[in-house]
Amino acid sequence: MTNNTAVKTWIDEMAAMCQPEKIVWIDGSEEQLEALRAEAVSTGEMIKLNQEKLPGCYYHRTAVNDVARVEDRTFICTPTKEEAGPTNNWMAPDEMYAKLKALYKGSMNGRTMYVIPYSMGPVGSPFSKIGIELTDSIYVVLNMAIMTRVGQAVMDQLADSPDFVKCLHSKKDVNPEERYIVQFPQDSTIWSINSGYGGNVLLGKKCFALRIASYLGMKEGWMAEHMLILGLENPQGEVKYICAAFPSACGKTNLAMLIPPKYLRDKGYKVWTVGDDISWLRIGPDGRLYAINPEAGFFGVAPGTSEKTNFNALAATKKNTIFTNVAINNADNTVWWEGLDKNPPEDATEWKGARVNGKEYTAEGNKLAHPNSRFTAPAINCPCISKEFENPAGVPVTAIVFGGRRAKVAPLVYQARDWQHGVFIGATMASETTAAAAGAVGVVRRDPMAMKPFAGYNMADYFGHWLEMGKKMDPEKAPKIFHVNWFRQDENGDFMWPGFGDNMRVLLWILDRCAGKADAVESPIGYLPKEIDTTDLDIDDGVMKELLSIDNDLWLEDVANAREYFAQFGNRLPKEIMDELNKLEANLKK
Ligand code: SAT
Ligand code: MN
Repeated sequence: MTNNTAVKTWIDEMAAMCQPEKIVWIDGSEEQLEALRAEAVSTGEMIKLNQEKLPGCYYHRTAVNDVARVEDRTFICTPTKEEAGPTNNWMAPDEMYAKLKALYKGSMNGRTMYVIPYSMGPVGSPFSKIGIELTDSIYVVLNMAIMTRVGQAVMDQLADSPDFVKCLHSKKDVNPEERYIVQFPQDSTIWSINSGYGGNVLLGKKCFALRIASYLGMKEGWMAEHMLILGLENPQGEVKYICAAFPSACGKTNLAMLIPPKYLRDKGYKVWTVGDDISWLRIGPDGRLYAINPEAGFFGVAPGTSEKTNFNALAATKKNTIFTNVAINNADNTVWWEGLDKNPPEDATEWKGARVNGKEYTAEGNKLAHPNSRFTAPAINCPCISKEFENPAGVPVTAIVFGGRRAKVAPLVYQARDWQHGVFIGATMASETTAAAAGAVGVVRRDPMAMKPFAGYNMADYFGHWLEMGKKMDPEKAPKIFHVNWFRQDENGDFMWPGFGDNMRVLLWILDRCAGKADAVESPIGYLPKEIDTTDLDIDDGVMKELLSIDNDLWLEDVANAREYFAQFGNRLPKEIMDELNKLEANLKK
């Protein structure tokens, strides 16, 4: 497939270490992928689902100890610890290479090493970057073929260039004690071992498109962000694009595929999806910020996805989709998960593989699907996929939205005064943890720009890079920055805002602000809406008022917490961030 000597030398070296029985190049052809599906079914690695109801769909179950990203086993191996910063695990590259080489030695004995050339972004776009993943897992090959553009076209694009990200994955024996997800940013290298789960092994996703890419972006003057991209079309047919950053499993896929409330649909408003997880952003020749989605598919959380909550995502999973760790409905060999409907299948196989009476099992409080079970669906399946999805020049960004899962403190929406203030708002983002990463769920933690697990270098320098990017843009043309919180709770712990499609009401206020059309009130934290359109919405005026208000005491506690958080960066933290924090505190005390 190639005469590229850099590629060949590297593969020889990795093969000498992992000792696979054979090496197979993935050319991207449907015949090859189909043969791999058949092989995976024959070995039990995948289960073929009902081909009438779910054509081209398969099921995979991971090891029980391997169901989420493992942040405590994820490392950024920069030459010095300072370059990785206090929010990343670090080990000296030499030491880590030595440790991992011992683990990889013979790890592919008796197995096939698949070579997956892939492009993040449309092949040949000026935004795009190429990676090659070596893996001993067919499941990884088939997921990568959905999530990225793979095959010969990518090798042709690479030609004889050595400029590709070197990704090595071995499932080995899935031993959690020896599981490592390691980035070497200076070497454009990713080594992953002893996992078979999603973000740990689909190395184009978080490892490359965020960790390595954020480092490349800092060096090369662009940005890799944990952001969805959506286009909002008004009744005049104009489309404005919004990028929004939320931590994993906080509703990015739902927001990206939102269906507007009926009265807005009737007026002609529509939402188009460009991406649901990752944005690569560059300043265009006109001085505006442009975004592409480097991925080609959606690796979405299944539980909670229903016709009602996300019609478009569900529709996207009806063909050529791989389901991981959901439940199987044995009556017709289809899939089920909590929140799909209120009707758990009687004859079910739960995610760990036990055959159970699903009704009784769930009535006893058990879950049939793992809370972080996933679907891997081709983006082109999505009924609301944007016609700009493949545009190599990207889409111009009008607004950037940061958001977290906060029961208290953060109001429904507010706007930053300017770019610098917006960067501060992103940097102070906090959210309650979810099942997307191993560890306790529901604990509030600081997650700047939703990038805490994904920044490939010192987060203080990352804030500095955001500030630098702002200086390169004409303030008139730079996206306006906002913060939202769909998850505020009342004293009974009930969500105050309906969320889902009704989030459109907030997006419209945001775009009206960008167009200079909506009113706002100045507050200590930024601009709050005078009003959000609640036409046809059954919500109390009192609740609305509460959602758009701030509690100075709670905010002062948050300021103190942020000050503690920022202290870990020492004098590497840009002065502008501290200036904004001090300004916020002074405003709140006024
Ligand atoms: O497992 S992934 O990292 O791909 C998904 C997520 O956590 O957002
Ligand atoms: Mn994500």
